[in-house]
Amino acid sequence: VRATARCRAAIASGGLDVGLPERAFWRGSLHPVTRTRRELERIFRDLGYTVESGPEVEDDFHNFEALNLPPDHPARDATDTFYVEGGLLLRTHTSPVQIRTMRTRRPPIRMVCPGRVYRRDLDATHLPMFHQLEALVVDEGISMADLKGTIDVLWKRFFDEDVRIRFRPGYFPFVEPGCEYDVSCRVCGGRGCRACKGTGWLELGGAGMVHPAVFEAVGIDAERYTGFAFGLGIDRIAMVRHGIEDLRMLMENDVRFLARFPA
Ligand code: YSA
Repeated sequence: VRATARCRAAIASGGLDVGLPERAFWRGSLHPVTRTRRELERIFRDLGYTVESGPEVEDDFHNFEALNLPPDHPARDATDTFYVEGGLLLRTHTSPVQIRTMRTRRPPIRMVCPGRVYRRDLDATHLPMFHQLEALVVDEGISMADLKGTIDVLWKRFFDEDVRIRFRPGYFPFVEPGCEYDVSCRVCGGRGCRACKGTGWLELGGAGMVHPAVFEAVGIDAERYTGFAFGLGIDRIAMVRHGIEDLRMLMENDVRFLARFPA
């Protein structure tokens, strides 16, 4: 009552505007996967890479054949890949964009392609629709040292200077030699915890030197040019960055979960 009397007095003297109380204001924010993708793109743009895209409905040639996957490779099974009408499929990785880029542009090439990909997977660390980013560099004199240096710079800029990177031999039909790479666990700093299953390392993706058979499929002279490529899972990186326990939560669009990631 006393406050109301004070307000009346203030209005009478022209010193107070009175209106309805404000409505609660909800500020939206970018989805953690979008934010992670944009951050990665910015790092690559700063390094002089172009950002490319390709179709999500692909053909066998771009998704498998030109990438040196033999006709009987298990990734082609209908239990792994979503097929659509007309012999087409939902791309299972962003690697077909390598092929599209190399068929339409001549070296030097330095590009990344982020985008949605699809696989018949579903559990806490696997989604049926997820996001990958692929990097490809083709020029004269590109070596494994360039690949290692680029991956090192990428993760130091994305996480911090203290992050340690580890390379392990790995097999992908479209690269030779091929490898997988890990970063020291962001949760425990490499001492070993639940997130890294006690190993101190988190696997981030695959990489390698472009296989001569791939150069042949796209008409690039493998005697003159060499190149490296690597791929990573953007949802898994967002998971590591934001401490998300279950990838499926990223796709449920539950506002209570998304509100954990304000802008
Ligand atoms: C390898 C070598 C290269 O020279 C270039 C690219 C690559 C990557 C290759 N094309 C590929 O797809 N490898 S992968 O099957 O291991 O997937 C790469 C990353 O995608 C994984 O490290 C993981 O982070 C993520 N991933 C795979 N399946 C997933 C998934 N993320 C969410 N849900 C799934 N179902």
